Amino acid sequence: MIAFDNKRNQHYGPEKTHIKKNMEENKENQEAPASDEKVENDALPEEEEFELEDLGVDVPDVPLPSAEENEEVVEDKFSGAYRFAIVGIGQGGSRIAETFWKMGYRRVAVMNTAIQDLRPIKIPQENKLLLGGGGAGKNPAVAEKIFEDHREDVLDFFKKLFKGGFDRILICAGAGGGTGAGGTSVVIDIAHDLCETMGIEGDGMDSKVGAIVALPTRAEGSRVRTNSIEAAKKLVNNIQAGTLSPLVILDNERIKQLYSKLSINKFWSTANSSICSLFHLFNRIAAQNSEYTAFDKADLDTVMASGIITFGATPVPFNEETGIDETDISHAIRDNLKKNILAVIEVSTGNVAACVAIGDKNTLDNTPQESLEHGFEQLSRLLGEGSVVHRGIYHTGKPGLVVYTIIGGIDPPKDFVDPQETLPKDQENKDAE
Ligand SMILES: Nc1nc2c(ncn2[C@@H]2O[C@H](COP(=O)(O)OP(=O)(O)OP(=O)(O)O)[C@@H](O)[C@H]2O)c(=O)[nH]1
Ligand SMILES: [Mg+2]
Repeated sequence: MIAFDNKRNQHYGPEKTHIKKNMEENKENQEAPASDEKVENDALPEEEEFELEDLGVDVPDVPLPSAEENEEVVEDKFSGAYRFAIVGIGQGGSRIAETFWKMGYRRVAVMNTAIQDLRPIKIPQENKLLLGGGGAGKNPAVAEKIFEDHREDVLDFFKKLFKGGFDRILICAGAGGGTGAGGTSVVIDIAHDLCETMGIEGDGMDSKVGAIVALPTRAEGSRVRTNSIEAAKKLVNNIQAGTLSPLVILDNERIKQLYSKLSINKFWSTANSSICSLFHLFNRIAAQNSEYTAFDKADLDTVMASGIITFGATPVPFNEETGIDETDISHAIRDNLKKNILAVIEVSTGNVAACVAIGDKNTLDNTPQESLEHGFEQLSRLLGEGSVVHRGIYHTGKPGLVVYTIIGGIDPPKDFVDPQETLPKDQENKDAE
């Protein structure tokens, strides 16, 4: 039964039943709370409730004002499988987040401890948050303290920018700096608080907080190297505790080698768009139908929840005479895993993969299904017993065929795993001798 509030009844109840429901009336009703005072002064019994039936009149279906009703909801500029909230920390992290913004993501928040690093990020001012102000000078401990001291500000900032909700949150940072390295673990924690409040995390639910972190180049020196190893270890601990997934580890040294001819100003933007566009591609594909084989959101879910993931993309050369055969596709898949900008990780330790072939209609129609199957199977063999390879085949207007992969559930690089605290018994004995 519906309880009816007699104060509201004054505004929306019987005396308005004769008024035509039109735009004007809706407007008037939404403005109604402004006259609450007048109602309170009326000699009506306080807190008295009527049953709807007791009124004996038809109550029109009037939109009632509520706190949420006027809130703007943030929407991306495309439709994807997930509504990602993107958070950039420090300069590198902010640039990665800015790249997502350029692709149409709109739940984007960037933070820094230095104002001069926030300025060049081309996203609206309200999506930027300055904490502290003096920078962290490549000292993660300084940044960590600043973020700890501003937990509530960060949480409010997220609530404001991610209005209307999100499905997953992705934290981007350079692991070698001060702000990115020091701020990330605090922000992961804050992100979990937010996810729990929103009901997208909790008992028995997967972590919805993931990260993209960049490892430094060799030329950046040992301080930065140490920062990055410490930061990566913390992230690996998070993965092992089930509080972070997915984790993408970019290796800037590999980027430097693969794109050695790029000018300095193109370097970061190329590196960043290469990783962000792969993320974006899978997010979009998982929301689209295919007349061949569809890769869906449930498939992407298993990859996103698998811990450390890596991406790859390789074009398959089309031969006018022979078309595309199975070796071309297997070769592309193998190449995929070699020529990427992600940290050197043992891909064969992965336990789940997504492999999506996207080609123009003509190429797809001239590629035997067997050849594609062979490629998918090869990936499955590479990952070993019990692995799952989700497949997808899509057509596009762009000529040619490109194979895209994500491998998930990969073991962390050894450098990022803390050695066992206690040595095995016989090792201890040997050391004592
Ligand atoms: N992939 C990628 N890595 C970047 C980018 N910018 C910086 N980095 C890396 O990120 C690491 C940290 O650098 P910054 O992001 O400038 O540092 P910060 O987090 O702002 O930290 P402080 O300036 O010390 O407070 C560096 O070691 C770089 O290798 C970028 O645009 N893309
Ligand atoms: Mg900085």
